[in-house]
Amino acid sequence: MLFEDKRRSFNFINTPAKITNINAIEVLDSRGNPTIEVEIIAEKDISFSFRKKKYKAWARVPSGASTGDFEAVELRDNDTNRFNGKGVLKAIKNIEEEISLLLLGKDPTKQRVIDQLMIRLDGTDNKSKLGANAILAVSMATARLGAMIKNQRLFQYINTLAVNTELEISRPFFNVINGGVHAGNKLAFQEFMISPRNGNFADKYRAASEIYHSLKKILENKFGRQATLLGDEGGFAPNDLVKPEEVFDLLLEAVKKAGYEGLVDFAIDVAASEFFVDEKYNLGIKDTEDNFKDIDEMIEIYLNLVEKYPLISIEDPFDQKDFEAFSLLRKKLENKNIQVVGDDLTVTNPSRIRTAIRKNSCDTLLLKLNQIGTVTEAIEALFTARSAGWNIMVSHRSGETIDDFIADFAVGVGAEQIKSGAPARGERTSKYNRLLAIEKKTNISL
Ligand code: 2PG
Ligand code: MG
Repeated sequence: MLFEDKRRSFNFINTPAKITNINAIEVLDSRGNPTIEVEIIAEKDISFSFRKKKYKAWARVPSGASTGDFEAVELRDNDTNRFNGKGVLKAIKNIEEEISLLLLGKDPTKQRVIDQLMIRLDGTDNKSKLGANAILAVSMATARLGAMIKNQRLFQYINTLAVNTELEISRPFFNVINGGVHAGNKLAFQEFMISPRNGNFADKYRAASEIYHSLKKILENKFGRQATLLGDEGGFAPNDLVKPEEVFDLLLEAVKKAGYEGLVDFAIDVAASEFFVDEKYNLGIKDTEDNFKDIDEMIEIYLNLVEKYPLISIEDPFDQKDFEAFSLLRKKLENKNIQVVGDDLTVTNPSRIRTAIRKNSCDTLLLKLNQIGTVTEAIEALFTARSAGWNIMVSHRSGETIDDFIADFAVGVGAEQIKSGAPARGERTSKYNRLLAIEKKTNISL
């Protein structure tokens, strides 16, 4: 008996790490709205000693503005006396009480188990009880802890969770002109992105920065300094542009001026649900006059843009419920090598992705961790999309923090593409800068 007791405390065997503390605080995101920061501490017995090793990891969750109706629920306090109702104290309480109680003593290297336990504790389809923001913060911090304990870099660890798919430095799409609900200008389309084609990640990042700065000069010369004010994702938000063609013409000019003519592709996130009014698309929603279009007219607009510009990617071209309109566009784009990306349509949710596969609505998944709420389910969503041969574009949210988790996530799951806003502003560049570091530290390249 005595001998056995001794053996247990004098750790010959590699005992698993155990979560000892979970703390959360209400911090602010890039839009100045509350969000959650979580810190998790774990301890592990050190072999052949009586000492314990401590591990500490954190995570902060982002928050969207053009949020899809089918996303997992971001729990807010709705107490109008604090942060206009946007406080997250309830979610924090859920972390520090129910979730803590559930996870204390558990092994943080068992990501799937931890995520499943939280999903079960929540018990709802959309994580509305505990809050997807609460659950995701813990899930991400758990993954960081797991990586530390296994002595791996986060992208390598994520790679093991994604069953060792091939690592890839994702191709970046930089949002340089902001519209929609991300900017106080007249543009109905939400994002106008550039994606340099040549070189490794560092070359693409540099090209994007140089084009961003040449675009700034062009905007200033044409419309004055007011036109260089920024939107939520760090792109310019000039009030002088209304039509997508006007934006693309300026982008072509900026690309040329920066010396990258013919070497850059364009992408858009239409975020069409945001201007879908009375069953029509109101392109004038932020302008002085309405400008309603039906599905056929919208398709016409997209086809013209594809014809005239190096536009290779169209995200959320129609309302989030309209799988059929997406399919119609896909048919019209057949053989053109233009990707149709599902975001609000698919919300990183395996069941909606399956519907989109069945209806042939998209060929690319926009993957946002907080749309589904755990690292494990985000990877499941990715596998579902991959089963139909889709591309994966990992994405930030318009409300961000400096947390660069998605950079490691994108590389670890082998996502072909990533979007993280402009090549400017700290909460956007933190992800791109991390990709630079991963590229430099490893032999992986684009
Ligand atoms: C999108 C995202 C990110 P938001 O629609 O793709 O760019 O915006 O986070 O506001 O939903
Ligand atoms: Mg989108």
